[in-house]
Order: sequence, then C-alpha cells, then structure tokens
Amino acid sequence: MKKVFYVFGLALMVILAFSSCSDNESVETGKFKWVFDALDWGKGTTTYVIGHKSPDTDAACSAITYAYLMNALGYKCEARVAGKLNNETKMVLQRFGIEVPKVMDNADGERMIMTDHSELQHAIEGMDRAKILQIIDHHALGSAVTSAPLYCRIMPVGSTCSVVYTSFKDYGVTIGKDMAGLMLSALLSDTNNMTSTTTSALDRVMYRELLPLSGITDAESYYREMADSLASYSGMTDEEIFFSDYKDYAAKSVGKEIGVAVVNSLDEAAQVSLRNRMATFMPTALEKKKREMVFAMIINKRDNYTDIKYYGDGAKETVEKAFGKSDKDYIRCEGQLSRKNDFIPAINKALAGMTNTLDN
Ligand SMILES: [Mn+2]
Repeated sequence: MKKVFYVFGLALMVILAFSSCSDNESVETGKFKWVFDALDWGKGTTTYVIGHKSPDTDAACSAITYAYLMNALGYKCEARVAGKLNNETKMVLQRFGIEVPKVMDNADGERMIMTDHSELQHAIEGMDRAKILQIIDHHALGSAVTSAPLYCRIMPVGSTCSVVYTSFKDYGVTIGKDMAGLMLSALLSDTNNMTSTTTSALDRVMYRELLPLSGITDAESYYREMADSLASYSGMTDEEIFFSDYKDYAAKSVGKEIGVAVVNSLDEAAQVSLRNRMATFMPTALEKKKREMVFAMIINKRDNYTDIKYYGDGAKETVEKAFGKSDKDYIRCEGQLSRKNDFIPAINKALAGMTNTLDN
C-alpha cells in the first residue's frame, strides 16, 4: 500500500515538473500579456495610439503597428497621427495598402498610448490631461507623467518600430506582410538605411527577418524610393516644408527655447534652394513658435552632408561653438547629422558652456 502511494507521489511530481517546465516555455510566447489587463482601458472605450507632432514614418508606423498588436491581444485601440504625413510616409502606407490614420490634435481626457515620444513638447495638445496607458519609444525619457502605473517600453534602438517588433515577438503575435513592411520602412527611415550610429544589433536581426516577410526584393532601390519621396516638396510652401519635420526643445532640457527643423535634398541645386527658402521663413518660425533660436538642418541624402542654418540672438555663436566656424551664412558638416543624437547633444553642450543655466 505504501509503495502505491510512493509511486503515485512520484508520478505527481513528474507531472508538476512537466507543467512548470511548459510554464517556462510560455514566458516567451506571451504568457505575461496579462500585464496589459491591469491597465485602465475603460469599458468599451477606444484607446488612441499616436506618435509625435510633425509625424515622420516611424511616428506613424509605430502607432499603426502597435495599435494592430494591441487589437490582436484583445484591446480596442486605433492609430492616429498628430498632423499631415510627409510624402515618404504616404508612399510607404500606399505601398502596403494601409489607410492613412485620422489626424488627432487634442488628447484631453482620452486614453492614450504614446509612441516615438514621451516629451509633452512633442505631443499633441492636452496630452498632460490624458490617461497615458503606455509609452513605446526610443528617445531620451521626456516629461510625460501618469497618475496610474503604466506599461513603458523604451529602448536605445534604431526606431520605435524596433521596440514594437520586440513586443510582437514577446507576445507571440504573427507579423504579416503589411506590418513587416511598415516596421521595416520605419527602421530604414530612422536609421538612414541602417547606416546611422543608432543602428543596433537588434535592428540588424529585425532587418533580416522582416525584409523577406515584407516582400521587398531590392532593399536598396526601395530605400532610394523612400528618400526620393521624402525630398520631394513639390507644391509645398516654405512654412509646410519647415514644419514637415520640426521639433521644439525647452530651455530646461537644452538651455534655451529652441526649434529644429530637418529638411532633405538629393542634389546641390535643391540644397541651395532649400537653404534659401528655410532662411526666408525662419524669422516667422521663431515668432510663431515663441523660440529664442531656430535651426534648420538641410541634409543632402545623396552626397551625405548637412548644412545648418540658424536664426535668433546668439544662434550663430551657439552653432559655431558646437560645429565649428564658417565664413558662409550656414555651417556644413560631413555626413547626415541626426537631430536627436548629433545636433541636440552638441547644442546642449554649447549652450551649457555659454549660459551655465543647465540642470543636467
Ligand atoms: Mn523614431
């Protein structure tokens, strides 16, 4: 009799050991998606997923793909964009048959998921009065605060879509052709075709997996098509071009109230024309956005250089301190400067030396 109990006990232990083993395996396939249940989704309420103002391809595509992922996990989400899309993003969405999300300009009282930003300056109006359920990003942590615990995933990788990609993998959601295409395009866009210094090992793994899934056969010519679309500003006013990829930065984070626009060209003629057009508009931009200084980074994507135009009190001194003196009315730098990784840190450093008002 004792022996029977012994055998039974042993069998039970084996079963327990097996079940705990399969528990471990399921960690990788999204066992812990219950963490999302703990968020306050509201009954029957739609949560909006949105990127930063002046949306670029990563801002729009991270919102679309993350909203898709949340819906696949059973949460009612819809993607939104914070303004008109640039021609590159339009081309990408069209290519993969995805509709352009509706524009949302006020988040007051809404349930929100912020992608590709966590800084209120870069968010639509009312984000400080919204219920922010999640932040999915790859920038320095910004000023958004929440009253309830949130789900936050911020990684030092090439694009926010790289972060979204890790969530697809972790929660076991299949990546179809369209989602693969959007995430890959955002990665190519944010990393200048995998050449920028922000490109991480994770980005390269993602690139290898998503390229065949997306059905893109010639990555080089696809990227060229994206770059061409980005640099085509036909029919746009100086103001529309200046604000198509523009960000404000606060004095408390960089030392002065500044605004930085990024524009792209593909040849010297367009470069000269954009330099002049941006210079003409910059005094208006300074007034409109109530900035102390405004800058325009004009990037030649074919020949790999960046011209910096500046406007405002002390702007010339600041930019010369950061990037070297110039005898022209702009400063030329080798390579395609990243606003986030090259320009802002250098300006921050220059302003810190000049004003000593920085707190970090
Ligand atoms: Mn991004």
